Amino acid sequence: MASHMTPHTISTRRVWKPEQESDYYENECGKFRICIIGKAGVGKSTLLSRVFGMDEAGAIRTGGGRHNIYDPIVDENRNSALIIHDSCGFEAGEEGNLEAVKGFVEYRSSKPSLSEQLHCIWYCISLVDPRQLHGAEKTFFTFLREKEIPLVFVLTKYDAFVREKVAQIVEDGDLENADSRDWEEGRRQAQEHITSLRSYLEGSMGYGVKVQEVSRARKDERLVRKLVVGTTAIVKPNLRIVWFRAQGVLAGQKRTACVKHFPERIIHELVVSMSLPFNVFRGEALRKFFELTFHHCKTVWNLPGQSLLFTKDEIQQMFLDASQSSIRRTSLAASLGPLGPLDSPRYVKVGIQVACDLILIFQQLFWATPRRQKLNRGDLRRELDLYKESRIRDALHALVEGMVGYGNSFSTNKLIEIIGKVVEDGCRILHGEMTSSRRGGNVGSLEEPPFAELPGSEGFKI
Ligand SMILES: Nc1nc2c(ncn2[C@@H]2O[C@H](COP(=O)(O)OP(=O)(O)OP(=O)(O)O)[C@@H](O)[C@H]2O)c(=O)[nH]1
Ligand SMILES: [Mg+2]
Repeated sequence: MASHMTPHTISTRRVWKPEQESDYYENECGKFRICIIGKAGVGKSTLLSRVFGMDEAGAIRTGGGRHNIYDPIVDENRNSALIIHDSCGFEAGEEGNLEAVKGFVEYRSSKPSLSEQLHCIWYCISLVDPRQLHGAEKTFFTFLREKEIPLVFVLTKYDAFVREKVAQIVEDGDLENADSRDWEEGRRQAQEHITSLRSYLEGSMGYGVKVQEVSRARKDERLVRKLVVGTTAIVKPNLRIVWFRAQGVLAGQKRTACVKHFPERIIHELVVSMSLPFNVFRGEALRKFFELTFHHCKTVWNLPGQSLLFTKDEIQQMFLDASQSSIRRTSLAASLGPLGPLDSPRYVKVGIQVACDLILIFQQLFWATPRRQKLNRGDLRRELDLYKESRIRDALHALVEGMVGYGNSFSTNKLIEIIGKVVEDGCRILHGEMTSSRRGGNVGSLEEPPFAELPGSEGFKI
């Protein structure tokens, strides 16, 4: 047995390297670089605003505002984890234009660093465009296949397409005359068309391509979600965390990422400083733990408008209040004071409660801030108050109480596992409360598509 203990296995034991860890989700590839291609008016900008919150007005194009695929579009205020390259509309048959896009893809592929390469391409095809895919496009697909860049064919305007089908079914083409059976038939015909288009595109591209229809209609939100899930499935694994940050549609991805990528170092430091007997700096260590966790959540949730709003210490104080007026209740002074009566698991518990609170508060803010809108001070205050008043916090803290004890309060991995469990339970309670108290407004759905599609990563299921 011992002979199997090669030096190699020993050296793979985890060592904390703070620089590396923060690199992992921030620096190595701070932004997800997506390229969106499609003819004029297919709905590229509409989709980008829907998924990432980017709009044309606020975004900055480097390169002097030319409408050019080479100019990266960045909007730090809306989405600090994203760079867009927009092919901008070209007309069908304008083969020169696709050649230019090809040149651009080629140029990006030759970049040495991952952060400069294209991480994904969304090729948009309008379902209501009567024109067939033309020869230049097909040649272009062949070119893309060889580049091995994750590629999704996005079939846009699904809603309009269904309407078109229904209009063909009913008398006079008047949608007013359509009954529910006609709509069902329209959707069936639309699906039939999509299925054949899908098998054509998948067939000509080979494996590893996704095809997803989308629409701008609110009721078709699930299609946009599926687009995000589909994209997740083909994005390179080491870019997933950046993708989770960039997308503004699935709370579940962010929540999972928040737990899975919770920097172990932060928990480790918490445990160490709490376990030193008579550590006079426990209060300070808890404070630092809060700040680092806040930073982690901010990075992962990447809320629109947060970079403008979360600049002052006072804002962090508001979050701390929302989480830990209970520290005050159990006498903040005593528990955080130099010679407080609490034993070390007790301190660790407070830390874990803070972490769970923060993750769920960020989720609530995410739900309350649809991508096209920026978080403002008033919203923030309202949401934090709602959180404070809800039963959720107490329920959450009780869960942590029950799970953290002498047996596990020194194990970083166990503590992260506990955060994961508490957050998932808490999430359900929170969602239930919010839907009942607000009649459904501003509350995200818990029914997000599961991550079943992710190759070999059971741990990613929501
Ligand atoms: N019915 C319907 N209309 C859509 C949908 N998506 C976009 N549109 C409309 O199509 C028009 C063009 O949308 P854009 O998002 O500006 O298209 P684009 O691809 O960015 O166009 P260019 O920037 O000119 O290349 C707008 O009037 C949109 O409202 C959709 O899913 N369904
Ligand atoms: Mg556009």
